[in-house]
Amino acid sequence: MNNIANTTLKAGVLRPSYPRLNLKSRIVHLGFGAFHRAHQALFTNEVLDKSSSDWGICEINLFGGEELIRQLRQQDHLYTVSEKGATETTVKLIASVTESLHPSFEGSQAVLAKMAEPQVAIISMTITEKGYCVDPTSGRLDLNNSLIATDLANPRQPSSAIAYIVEALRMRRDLGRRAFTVMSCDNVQENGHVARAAVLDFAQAVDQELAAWIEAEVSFPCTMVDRIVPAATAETLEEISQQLGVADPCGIACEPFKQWVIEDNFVNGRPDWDIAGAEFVSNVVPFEEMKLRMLNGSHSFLAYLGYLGGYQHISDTMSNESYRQAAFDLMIKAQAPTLNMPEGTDLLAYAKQLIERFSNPSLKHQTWQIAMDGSQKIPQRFGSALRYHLNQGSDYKWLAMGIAAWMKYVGGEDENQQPIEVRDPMAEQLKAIYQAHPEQASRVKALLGLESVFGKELVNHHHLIAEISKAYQIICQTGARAAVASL
Ligand code: NAI
Ligand code: CS2
Repeated sequence: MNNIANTTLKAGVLRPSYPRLNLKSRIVHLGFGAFHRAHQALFTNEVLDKSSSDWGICEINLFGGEELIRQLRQQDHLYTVSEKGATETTVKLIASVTESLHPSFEGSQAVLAKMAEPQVAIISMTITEKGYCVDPTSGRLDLNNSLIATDLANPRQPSSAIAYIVEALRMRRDLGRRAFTVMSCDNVQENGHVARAAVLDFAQAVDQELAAWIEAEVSFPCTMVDRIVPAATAETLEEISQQLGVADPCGIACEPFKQWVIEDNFVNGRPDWDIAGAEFVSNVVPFEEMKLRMLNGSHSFLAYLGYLGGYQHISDTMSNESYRQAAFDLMIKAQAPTLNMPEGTDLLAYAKQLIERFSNPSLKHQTWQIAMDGSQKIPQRFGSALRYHLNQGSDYKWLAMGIAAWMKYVGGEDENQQPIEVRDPMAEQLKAIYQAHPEQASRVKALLGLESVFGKELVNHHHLIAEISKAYQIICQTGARAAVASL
């Protein structure tokens, strides 16, 4: 069957110019999802194109994604990224992926053996917030997490990403091989520190000497990653097929913008991603906070209020002036004042650029997709800013409205009494709270009492309870669109 590996692609598709034969799987990536394809693999592809590098990537999906891996293999691990601006589209063929593994196909021991291979220098990850199995407020490994509990009982047969990393490191140590760098590329505040805490907590629980070795030998750089990459749809795949002249089931569409700020802390070498526009810095944390609070915070705000208000995509919410203004105010009035940025950072320009990015009509980014896993996202997107304003006594009504909209959303019913498919690792718990608290005031308080989302103290803050209850009531009584307009 024709595919991108054996067909002449249409003119205009940007093809790599480097010989793939030279590539070695020096990076093993966990999480071959939408984002990685359009971000780290594409940056690596550009480095290969512009230098004589040999950094290739072995892709691994630990959970789901079997079909994607199967399709990727059928086309010699090549795939396309379609960068869609408001008016122009650039299509790129990506060739930086050298091989792939899936525990469902090859078994967990083959995955571990790959991670332990001597040339592997970096394990990178896009495994979603929940993949770290940490308590989001403490940032420590959640030993009660069912995956972690299973892995602690049998650490040599891992299932979680964290246990895979610890076991692969044990194998490397026992084989006398150098450690690798563990590089998180997830939207997690201080993602490197969280990855480190999770890995060390797990190692401590199974083997203290191993934990000490990991502490000494492994680095966990923090990274700020940014590019809006919606999940692929039949429509985007059809468009890509038209652009190529042949179908690419692994193709992915995204916005033209991309940003990657990386803490330069690698124990075993790294590609020169700066050739492709990444920035290596000594402290990424301010950039992570900026992005998580201003971009992701307003994304979540728009996702909950947008979904409830009947908007399917982020770009649709931007056609409503009050949503646009509220998102901008949330960035500038509620989030920007909480940041401590290096001199010269222009947060106003950043906010304006974000509104423009959100408005991109070519990008069909579903509000429902962003609304997913809210219990894991809210702490870093709203939590720190909320605490800042409560301490300062300043206005945080946009944050209260965003949290109230999340509370309404997780109730599982929209404004037309239609069911919402709430995807969240805490979905059952959230449903149980709803059922146990039919009355609004006690419901808001019970949800605020979720320690893993809001920490211990917020549930006792009277002003906060009053603000969120008021916002919740406005949403329920007037609907999301009027609630946003009331801001
Ligand atoms: P996706 O749904 O396409 O892929 C999710 C990936 O995570 C899959 O490869 C899956 O195998 C893996 N995964 C899921 N649960 C896991 C678990 N418990 N343990 C290990 N692996 C697990 O999602 P996408 O778009 O690739 O996003 C993944 C993450 O990348 C996000 O959660 C976010 O942290 C980060 N990100 C995404 C951006 C985007 O616009 N899509 C942009 C910036 C960051
Ligand atoms: C989004 C992010 O799904 C979400 O929660 O807010 O994936 C967002 O698209 C990226 O962080 C942009 O870099």
